[in-house]
Amino acid sequence: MKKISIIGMPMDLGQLRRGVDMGPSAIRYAGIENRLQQLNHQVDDLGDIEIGRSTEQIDKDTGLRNLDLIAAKTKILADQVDGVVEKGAFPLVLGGDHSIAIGTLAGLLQHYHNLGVIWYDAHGDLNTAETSPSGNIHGMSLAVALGHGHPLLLEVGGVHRKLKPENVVIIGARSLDEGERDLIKAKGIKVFTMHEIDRLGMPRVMEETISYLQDRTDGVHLSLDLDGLDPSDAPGVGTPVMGGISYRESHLAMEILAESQLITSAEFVEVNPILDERNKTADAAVALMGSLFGEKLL
Ligand code: 6HN
Ligand code: MN
Ligand code: MN
Ligand code: MN
Repeated sequence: MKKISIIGMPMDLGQLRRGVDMGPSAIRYAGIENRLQQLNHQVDDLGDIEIGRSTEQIDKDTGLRNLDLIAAKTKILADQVDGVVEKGAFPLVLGGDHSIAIGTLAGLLQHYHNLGVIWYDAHGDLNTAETSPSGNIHGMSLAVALGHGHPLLLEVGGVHRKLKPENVVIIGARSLDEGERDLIKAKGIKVFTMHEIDRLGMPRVMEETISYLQDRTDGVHLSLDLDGLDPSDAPGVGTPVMGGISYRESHLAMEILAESQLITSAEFVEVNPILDERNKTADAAVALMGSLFGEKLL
């Protein structure tokens, strides 16, 4: 039995496709609370963080979209995540676009000295204002956690402890910008691209991920971007990329993680019900959360 605290983060400011702010509702509608209760977990839904409406603002110096608001709102999330960890519960954050991870990770980094992160995503989210092709902050959140990015984003949560590059594993990458590839090489970040997943198979990718992280970390966060999955299985995302991880492989990955008991926090991001087909992507997210929290077929 785990104590799980659900936090909704309905923020769509990190990219251009409106609708991802409805992700938390879609995931709740797909039955997340009940699914976790069936597994005998104690679930506390803390509701949504208030984001509000505003017109897009582009930072004059850097071209970053909605910089001030994203910094302000992710700070609120960081504090909430901090509070959940403080009381000994498992934070489960529902996005929102992937810029929310700036807040989640800032909150977690207050507690863990050697936080590990599994970044399950088609993308690296390792851009900075200098390397970004879009100015969209959802493509920068992992870089920020590592200590690269705009000072306003680096200050979120007020911590000066950053993620260590050797504690990060990216799984599912198939769309990396040039600056992201440079950062991966410079920092020696471990990446299982689609090439490695195809070659090694998901069981070996997950086993290698687990043995790589378990000795060096004191907690492991799963940041799962639904666009890590193939668009045929998860069409409701703002930046789909062909040739992704299948629904079945993703289930297996979650089941192997559940067995390992390694994961201490998680977030599921980029579910956009406007772009979805009959809530398929939210349903997939909930099914994967079921497996992550111990659901078995027999
Ligand atoms: N995501 N690399 C592209 C960019 O604009 O920086 C896409 C980022 C996608 C981010 O999916 O969380
Ligand atoms: Mn604290
Ligand atoms: Mn992402
Ligand atoms: Mn992505």
